[in-house]
Amino acid sequence: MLPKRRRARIGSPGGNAASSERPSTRFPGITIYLVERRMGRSRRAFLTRLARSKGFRVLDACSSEVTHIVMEQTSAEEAVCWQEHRATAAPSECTPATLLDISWLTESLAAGQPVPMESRHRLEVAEPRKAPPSSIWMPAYACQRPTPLTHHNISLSEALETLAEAAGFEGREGHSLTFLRAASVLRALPRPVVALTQLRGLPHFGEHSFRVVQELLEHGVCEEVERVRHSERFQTMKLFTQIFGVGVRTADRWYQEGLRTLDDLREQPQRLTQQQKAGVQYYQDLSTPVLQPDAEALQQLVEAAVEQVLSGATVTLTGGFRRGKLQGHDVDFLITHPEEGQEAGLLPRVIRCLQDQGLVLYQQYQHSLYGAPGHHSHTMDAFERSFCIFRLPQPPGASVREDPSCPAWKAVRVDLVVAPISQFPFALLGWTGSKLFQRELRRFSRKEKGLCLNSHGLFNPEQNTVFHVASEEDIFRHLGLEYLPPEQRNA
Ligand code: DCP
Ligand code: MG
Repeated sequence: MLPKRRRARIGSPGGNAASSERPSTRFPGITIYLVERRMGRSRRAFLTRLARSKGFRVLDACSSEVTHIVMEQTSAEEAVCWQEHRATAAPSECTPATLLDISWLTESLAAGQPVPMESRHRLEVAEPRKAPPSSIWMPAYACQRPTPLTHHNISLSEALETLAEAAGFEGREGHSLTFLRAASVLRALPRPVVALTQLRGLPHFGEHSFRVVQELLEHGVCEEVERVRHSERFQTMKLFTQIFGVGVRTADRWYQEGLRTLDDLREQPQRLTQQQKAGVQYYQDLSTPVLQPDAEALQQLVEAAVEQVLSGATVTLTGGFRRGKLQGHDVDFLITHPEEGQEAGLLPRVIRCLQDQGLVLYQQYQHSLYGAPGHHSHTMDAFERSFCIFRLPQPPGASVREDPSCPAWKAVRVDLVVAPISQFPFALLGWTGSKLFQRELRRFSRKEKGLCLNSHGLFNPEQNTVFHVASEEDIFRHLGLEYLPPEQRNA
């Protein structure tokens, strides 16, 4: 227990800094600052109270008076980055204080007085670093840089992607894109961001994204992101937009009308399209990630049906699985035939073949709209396609259903798309994604090269000419870009 008089004076860290300004110290010349990052807010508050009760001077804010900066679970490299950041962000508050591991403080608290600072306590880098970890040059367009599937900044990129999703739910497309671009830059970085100096000079890092990363680095959480994630609006919009056939506008209308749950939707089936009814019916399966073995099994089933209908036609796995993802929300296939024109009208027969085997729970066919008047292929391509839900047999015991007497199967979303061979490389590039990668590639083509790229072709609108290509590599070459294989397109 602290003496009553002193207890009344102790403020919480991050609270009223004036509370710690009193020189109530038994150890002149030592002024401590505890860094909250990694230590956590409550542990920092506890250690602050304890240290002050033993007569140490501990400041709530880091100022030029601080002589000892204490960190927990922080490497010397990270500690130095932190100090460099402070020197940049607030030079007047900067202090030549010693960076110390928490062990110095705990030993001092146990001893009731400051213990000598030994090298094992000090957070120092042996050699001065040649360059701060800020000097990474990153090109502005995602299609100009490799973005692997696994990266070093997952919690930071996820936070920004949450804000992007939330902005999308409010129809703020520009804001959404801004966050997505910043998140994508983080995905492409070759190492973890531990100091804000590392963001210096990076493209697409506006004030808002910068602030989010700063909060995450300093506190481990971002208040805005947490508020969004837990909001009823975000959770409901996420639930509704995850339903097959439901976009942001429909989800928003339902939300405005007071609907909140799947049961609310089930009670009003007249509101739902056939596609949405199927989406609600199979919601549980469809919201469970499709795994790679499922994708492979589906490829075999689709290949067999395609071969039966048209010999020589090929089936290519695209979408996230082609980029190396181990799971996804659906499985995307691109079908073509080496002889131009042979592919026309193929899809209805393939679907009939799959239906005859009892493999199709739902399908919505759309014939090719390519060249159709009024079709603007800015967002959606015009290929012949089918949006399906497959009934995928599962190995015994792997069923997601609880009833063991039920035949083991799982509902899986599958997109089947047919492209003529002359457009196949463009379709493959477009359908391999990621969505942001494709968006950036098209923006790059337009802004930097004056060319128009979509899933059907590459056009020069000024000269009214088209480019003929045989592969994805050819497309990158025409655009003057270094080729990036699918697994490096996870922007
Ligand atoms: N695509 C497209 N036109 C559409 C739908 C998708 O060009 N109407 C492209 C962009 C996507 C790719 O096809 O990157 C696959 O779409 P998905 O929505 O299936 O995205 P992913 O496969 O990348 O993600 P997931 O793993 O969630 O399926
Ligand atoms: Mg997909």
